[in-house]
Amino acid sequence: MFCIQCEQTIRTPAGDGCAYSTGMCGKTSDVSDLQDVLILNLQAISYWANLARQYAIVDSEIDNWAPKAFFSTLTNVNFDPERIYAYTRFAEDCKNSLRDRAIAAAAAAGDTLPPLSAAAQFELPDTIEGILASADQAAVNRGKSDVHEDVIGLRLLCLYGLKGAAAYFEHARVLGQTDQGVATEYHRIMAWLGSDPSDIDALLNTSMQIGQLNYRIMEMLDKGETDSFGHPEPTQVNVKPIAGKCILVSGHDMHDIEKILQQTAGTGINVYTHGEMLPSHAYPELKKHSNLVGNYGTAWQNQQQEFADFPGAVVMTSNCIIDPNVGQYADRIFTRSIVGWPGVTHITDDDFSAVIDCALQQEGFSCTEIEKMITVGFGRNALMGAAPAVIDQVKQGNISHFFLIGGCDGAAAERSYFTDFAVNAPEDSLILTLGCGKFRFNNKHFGDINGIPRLLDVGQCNDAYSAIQLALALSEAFDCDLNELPLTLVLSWFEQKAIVILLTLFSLGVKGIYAGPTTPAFLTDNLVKVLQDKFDYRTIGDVESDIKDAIAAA
Ligand code: FS2
Ligand code: SF4
Repeated sequence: MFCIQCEQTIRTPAGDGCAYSTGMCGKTSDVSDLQDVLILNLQAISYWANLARQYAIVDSEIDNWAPKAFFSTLTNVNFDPERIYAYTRFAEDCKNSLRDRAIAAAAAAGDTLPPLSAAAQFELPDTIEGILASADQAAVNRGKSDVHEDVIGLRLLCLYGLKGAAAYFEHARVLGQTDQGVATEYHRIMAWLGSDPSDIDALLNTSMQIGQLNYRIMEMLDKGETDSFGHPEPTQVNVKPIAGKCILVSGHDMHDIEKILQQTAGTGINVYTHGEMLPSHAYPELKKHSNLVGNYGTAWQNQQQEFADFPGAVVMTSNCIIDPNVGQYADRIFTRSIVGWPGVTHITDDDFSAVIDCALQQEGFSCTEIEKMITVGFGRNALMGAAPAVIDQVKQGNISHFFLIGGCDGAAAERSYFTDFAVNAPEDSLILTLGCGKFRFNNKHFGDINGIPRLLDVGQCNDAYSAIQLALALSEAFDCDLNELPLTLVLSWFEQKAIVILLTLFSLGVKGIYAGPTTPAFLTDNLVKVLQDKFDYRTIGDVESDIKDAIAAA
């Protein structure tokens, strides 16, 4: 087992990451090894998909399925060895199908086949035991004794970045957005990574291409969300329980919460959001459901306590799931799509009747607590609508600075930095936030600046696209470069979606980003230095001096 993809990886001087029988997240070595083999086979699929495209052979089903399967290997998504094994076998079928068609087309054209990549040469053993025995060949740091550690670090930066982009691509696909150009670019990069590239410049360049690819994907996702559910509107959300039977929906997939709201209508069951599902309260086509009553709980790392306390059924639509046996609620949590936990019921279609039955059997909340409201819904349209007033207040000298404090949450104690940063930001600054990191401060009162709320909740981590659009609008209004704006990005990272958002921001030329709580363990000191030199990348330090420096730099 070797996995080093997330912030909570085991950190050793040798950079071993999670390398023993179980990762910090609870992923077993078997699941980790199976995921490595799955990724290798996905790289082989991309090799053949890439070649097949030269002969106008495009298989949209495989184009859609491969990034989804890649998403299953993201942190805190799928811990079920049987499901990962099944993905690996299906990947083999997809690979063989594309390979046969590409070879036939090349032969018909009289072309010689190019050399096979390392991934395309891999032959999948027939049994799960055989696959596990071949895991060393598939390890994501394979060949590490033959190349400089910076090469491995860059390969991982690209692989994990592309994994984050694949996850967002799948979120967009669920909302009806697909794009041949994006799929082609995904296969091109994934196939290349399967050739174990060693050219440092090419790897750095590819990491920027992944950032750009993700920018296109985030735009697709924004379109998918707004076409499906309308534009988010500033909306008050109650964060206290209401008496009655209940379902809690977590993760990022709003298609699922819509289905749950439709199917629970008239049952008396109240539906609550959790974690990254909070922004769904702001979408007209979701908020219109009167049984969407509020948000319960905070970010993913608190779920073992919060789900244990929740007296109803829980649905995990995407990342981040953690062991449900600790809080003894494995019999009333359900997984969807790529999510998996051994022994937990997986809902394979849009029929949530098992969840509804489960909720009806639970006690539900016995009393209604005094309501407490937070405000969400400053998505792209709302931000653009507010932009003229914001610009006016900047010109009048009433708004001095913008901070985007967003990203993932996590358990590390150092993450109190992000709360302290928000609380100590100057009173004439606006704070944009997104991702599950916001739960560290979104229940606090920040007041307003002449009617403009100081805290603007932009949405999920993927809604970074909306924040970028606001930044672009401001730079146009003030006729300056993005980096000349009085804007500072303070990002909390945990998993690979955050990595690709960072790559997207770098690829857009955004400099001076503060990120933490730690530097990704797969980046060597040399690579961190490269990011510092190229992008003025900053690791978080002391809140007071970081705020002072950020303001001075504007
Ligand atoms: Fe939070 Fe977890 Fe959004 Fe990340 S719910 S850390 O994977 O995707 O953000
Ligand atoms: Fe370790 Fe993170 Fe990988 Fe889990 S996902 S095994 S915690 S590096």
